[in-house]
Amino acid sequence: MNHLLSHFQLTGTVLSAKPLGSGHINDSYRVSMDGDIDYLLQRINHEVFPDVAGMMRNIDLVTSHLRDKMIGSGQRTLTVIPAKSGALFLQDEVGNSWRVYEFLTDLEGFDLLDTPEQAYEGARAYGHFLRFLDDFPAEQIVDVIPDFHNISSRLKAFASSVKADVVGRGRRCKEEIKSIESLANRLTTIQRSWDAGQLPTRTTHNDTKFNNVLFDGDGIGRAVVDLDTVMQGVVHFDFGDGVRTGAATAPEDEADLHLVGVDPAKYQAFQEGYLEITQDYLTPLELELLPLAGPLLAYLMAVRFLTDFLNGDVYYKTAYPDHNLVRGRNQLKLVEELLKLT
Ligand code: GN1
Ligand code: MG
Repeated sequence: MNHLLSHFQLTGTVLSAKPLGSGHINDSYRVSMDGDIDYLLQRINHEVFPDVAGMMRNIDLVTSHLRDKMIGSGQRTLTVIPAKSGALFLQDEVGNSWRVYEFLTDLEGFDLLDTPEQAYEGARAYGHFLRFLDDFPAEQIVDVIPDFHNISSRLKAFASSVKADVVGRGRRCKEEIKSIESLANRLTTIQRSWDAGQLPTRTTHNDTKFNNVLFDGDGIGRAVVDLDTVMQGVVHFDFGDGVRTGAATAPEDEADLHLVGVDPAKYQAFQEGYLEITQDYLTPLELELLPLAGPLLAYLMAVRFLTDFLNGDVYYKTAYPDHNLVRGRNQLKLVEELLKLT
């Protein structure tokens, strides 16, 4: 790892590199230095992100734009540390891609929240992200994962996996397959409205899991991280993933479904914080469809986890054989609970 790090423009001497975080896709390490600045080293999963160059260019463009817009706001963004060659990432001998960010040492993230105030503060940071990118030329962004949040395409992929049943797991999720089919009409509303040109295309984050917003010691949301999936989208993708995770009463892989629910106070607080920053930018239809955003994102996750279960766990990192099934069931329960708020 030291050899790899020696190719990046780091300041100081490397003391250690320790694995970090709970991501399902990339591998992250905190690189501690003898000076003030630490770094975040990441190995990019290039099966999930085949166009690493395009992705890093997206991140470079977006963070440059954000940095300008953020002046005076107290918000912060990621800083890419280029290689000595000037490249935004490096490829090692076995074909893995690596990148380095400055480590945001004084900030921290949370998987589950203790209080509605955290939901409110985190939502404001996500709100700023959307607002600051309002005048960003979205067409400059490459689609790193085409149709990433397109529920209609996800449902097609799911149907093919049900049909192919390559590892014979279909019989283990018959109920779940039925639930997914019965919810399809209602939960494709947002995508259909976007397809029909009724919703504005925005530059969205597309992975606004609550742990992707970092807080300072006073509990203020200061930075939105994990910019890999920044792409064109609709506001519902970001609002939806925020409430899916920020208002949930249990982690997305909790197996005891009695524990899986929504905390209405956290949901309300997230909505209040998000709208405080973004309301003036949103159209009446965007606002009208906002209640369906949480259910849509939980549903998308259920469809994706169950597709991966049926495909034999080829996409997400799993810790045990039924992990994706557990996640899928959990998210379906969450869809039900979120729909009760609509
Ligand atoms: C993945 O790796 P992580 O945790 O940042 C996934 C998201 C899902 C999330 C579910 C590129 O994100 O879409 O919402 O898992 N990212 C990708 O926990 O597929
Ligand atoms: Mg991510």
